[in-house]
Amino acid sequence: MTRILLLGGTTEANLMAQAIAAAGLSGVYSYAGRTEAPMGQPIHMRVGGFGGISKLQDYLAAEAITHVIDATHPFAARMSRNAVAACAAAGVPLIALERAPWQASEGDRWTHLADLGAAVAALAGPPRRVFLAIGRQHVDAFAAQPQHHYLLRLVDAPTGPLPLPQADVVVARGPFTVAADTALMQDHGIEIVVAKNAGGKGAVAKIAAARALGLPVLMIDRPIIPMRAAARSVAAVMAWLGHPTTLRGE
Ligand code: 3Y8
Ligand code: NAP
Repeated sequence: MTRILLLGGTTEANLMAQAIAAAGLSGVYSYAGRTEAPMGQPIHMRVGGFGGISKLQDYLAAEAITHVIDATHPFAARMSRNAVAACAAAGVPLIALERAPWQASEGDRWTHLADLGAAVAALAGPPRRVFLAIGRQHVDAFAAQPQHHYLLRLVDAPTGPLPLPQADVVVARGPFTVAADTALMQDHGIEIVVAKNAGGKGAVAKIAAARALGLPVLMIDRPIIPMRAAARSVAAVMAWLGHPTTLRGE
């Protein structure tokens, strides 16, 4: 009896959940609990951390999980590393549903940065108007460059004072559109964009908008994830599960 743990929190995970439900398979969609009101899913949901590798391993046994699909965001590195370790220890098959990194194209003015710290350091210099579109978890790091005027986009409204002396906040949950992101960046006189190389469609609008506006982008490259089986489509994961589908548009 197939019983799937789907580590979610992304657009791709939502599509994966729909395919699991459509195939009548038993599955659990797992959120970390980072946002106040995560989207509902067509399969059973659980919200919150597992409590580390060993607790994840206990969960796999307790819930009789037969397959794990890691469809988390490419920057959710700790979750992915924990899944590799727990599945190896528990002997439960694991596959990652990954999305290709964005590649710079004609007209892009990207500077690649190895990690968040390098992006902060790259902002040294005279004050500018910065679109900080990397979410809430790492905003504190940018307090090291207080001279800029920041535009922050967050999923939920901030609960306390921001660590940045000059910041405007937009509360919005993606996926976003190029037209809206272009207008947002023009309205705020944005001069430079800080982004994670998330890949996928949900966050790419700001990258296309920056290209259209001729703005530079500080592109933070992805963290290294240990080797694991990986697929680039929902159909490939369904085949891996032994349930090939004829999902349109895959
Ligand atoms: C809780 C689930 C869908 C899935 C939507 C995708 C697309 C829109 C773009 C910008 C960039 C950012 C951020 C972003 C995007 C999708 C997808 C994606 C980027 C939700 C969600 C959860 C989260 C967590 C949240 C992080 C934050 C990152 C905002 C739901 C909406 C910046 C990543 O406030 C916080 O603590 C937010 C934390 C992790 C990164 C960070 O470090 O702050 N995502 N995002 C998941 C959980 O609890 O397990 O609430 O419904 C999911 C999505 N966010 O179609 O519904 O698939 O990537 N999410 C980044 O890419 O840089 C926004 O603003 O341009
Ligand atoms: P992370 O740093 O890799 O994970 C930190 C801890 O959060 C994990 O060790 C685990 O806690 C818990 N966790 C993370 N994802 C989980 C999930 N799907 N289900 C249950 N527990 C989870 O993760 P993150 O970068 O904060 O991302 C958290 C969530 O937001 C993920 O679902 C991810 O897909 C989504 N997301 C993240 C980003 C991003 O930019 N990071 C962007 C879009 C969506 P325990 O150790 O206690 O098990």
